[in-house]
Amino acid sequence: MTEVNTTPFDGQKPGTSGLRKKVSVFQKPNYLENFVQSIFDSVPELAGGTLILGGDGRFYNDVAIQTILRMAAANGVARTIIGQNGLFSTPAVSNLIRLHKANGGIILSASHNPGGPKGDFGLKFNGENGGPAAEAVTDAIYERTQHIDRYKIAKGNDLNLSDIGETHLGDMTVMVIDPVADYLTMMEALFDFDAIKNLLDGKRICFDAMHAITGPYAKAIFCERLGLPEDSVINGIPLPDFGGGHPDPNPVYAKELFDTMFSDNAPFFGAASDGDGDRNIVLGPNIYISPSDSIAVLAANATDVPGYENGIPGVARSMPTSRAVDVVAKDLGIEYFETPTGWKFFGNLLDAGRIALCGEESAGASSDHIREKDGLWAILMWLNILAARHQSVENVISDHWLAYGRHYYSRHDYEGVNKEKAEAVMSGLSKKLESLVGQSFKDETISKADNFSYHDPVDGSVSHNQGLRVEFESGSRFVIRLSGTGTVGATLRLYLEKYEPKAGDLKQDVQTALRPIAEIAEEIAAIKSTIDRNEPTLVS
Ligand code: VG1
Ligand code: CO
Repeated sequence: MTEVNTTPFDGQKPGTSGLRKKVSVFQKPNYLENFVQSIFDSVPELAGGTLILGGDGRFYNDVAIQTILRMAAANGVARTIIGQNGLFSTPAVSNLIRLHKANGGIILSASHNPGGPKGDFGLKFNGENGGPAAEAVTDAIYERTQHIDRYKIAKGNDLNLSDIGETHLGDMTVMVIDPVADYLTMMEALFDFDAIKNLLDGKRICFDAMHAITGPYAKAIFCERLGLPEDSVINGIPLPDFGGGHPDPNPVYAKELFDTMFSDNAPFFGAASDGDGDRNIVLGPNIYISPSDSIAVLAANATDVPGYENGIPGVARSMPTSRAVDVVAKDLGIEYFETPTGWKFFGNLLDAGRIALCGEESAGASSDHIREKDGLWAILMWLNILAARHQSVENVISDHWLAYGRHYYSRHDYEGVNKEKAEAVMSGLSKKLESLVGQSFKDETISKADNFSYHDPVDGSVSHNQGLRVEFESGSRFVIRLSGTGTVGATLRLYLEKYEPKAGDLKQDVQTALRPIAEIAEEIAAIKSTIDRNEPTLVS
């Protein structure tokens, strides 16, 4: 065990979901070490405690994991539980923290960001409830990174992580476990696998693992447990660079899946997850379910699924997520909450039992079974609901809109934008907000315009500056915020939403339905002219 002198790095502030930087930044001498030591210094319970450790297998996972193991040993961690070959999905880590009553978990991932030597790397710290560390903890970690002057590390050879079993590093016990087994057990407890098996008998599905972490999980569930053919899982082998792809399950990056689902001979069901397995998308033949709608469907039909047959106490969504799930909650007579972007804000509500289901427009949904979003869980929820209702994806969503109306929804991302210009858009709109209320644009009149602050109803903490929202009397709205996960320049996100009551036209083209709102947003916020762009980089 040795102590190594070091000096602080600027900018080790965790964003929406952990610290994310280019691989080349993480490769700088002491960069990773400084951040990891700051975690150990800020979370003293880890000394003498249990740590869960694993990552999505992206480039540098194997190197970083050995460093973290040696640092855990030197910082007095009693036991580290690590996935075979250093692999765990994000939801699997959340489950294992809870299962083993661990003091925390470290997940090596930059989620949906590209990997490889020129790609991104990241590190997330989750606390003892299994969820992303609360802001107070990430603030403390950041504060520590600014003053750090030494780190502790054990010397020695790399540990062999390919064999399941127990070994030691100094006084620390290292348990290498199968990354999939406990996750599968948890899914078995929540879902009616026999009903899903009956549903899929003679039908085809296509799950796109995008060469990321869910390959082994999906094969265990769909091929081994449900007996579906091998080709039900595509891109199922995790690769350090995700096969050169971008493991973000949206219409642009999951093109292979979308092409399959929008072909003449489309399978009955399609789905995908992201780099670290916490996101999901669901498709039927020639139909793609908007993630915001998906959350609403899961909430409306939760009692069809064994794990939720007694009903759910409440739901929550991140602020930019469409309000489709609010409509369901009102109908069910349960509580509903609006939180800032990022899963850490759901933790208190879940721990307090106020909600049992939550989600984000960015393809994240989950329940109180863990404290992270969970891609395969959401996909199994859908399959279980389809099985219970004896319906197709298209029938379920059509029925949903007929019952609750439809929230047309889209996100327009402007990536790699000059930071000052992106900030100019935000400050320009911020200054205008108050004067906007009561003004009319086209057919819309603004009823509310503010900078979202969240008051946590459980611990009373307040989080300011969580996005600018402009709402219209019609129920439509737009939201603008800056991403906290990008690594190049700034990413500006424009979220558009238009509510169509159930008696209205429920089958419009999404971008056409939203065009007036997009035009008003541009008129008010002047995004394109301020950042010198003609079009968004990505529309989802
Ligand atoms: C994005 C999404 C947000 C999500 C976060 C982490 O954050 O918008 O909803 O929680 O990514 O997801 P941002 O700040 O870039 O908008 V993951 O799958 O990257 O852990
Ligand atoms: Co993710």
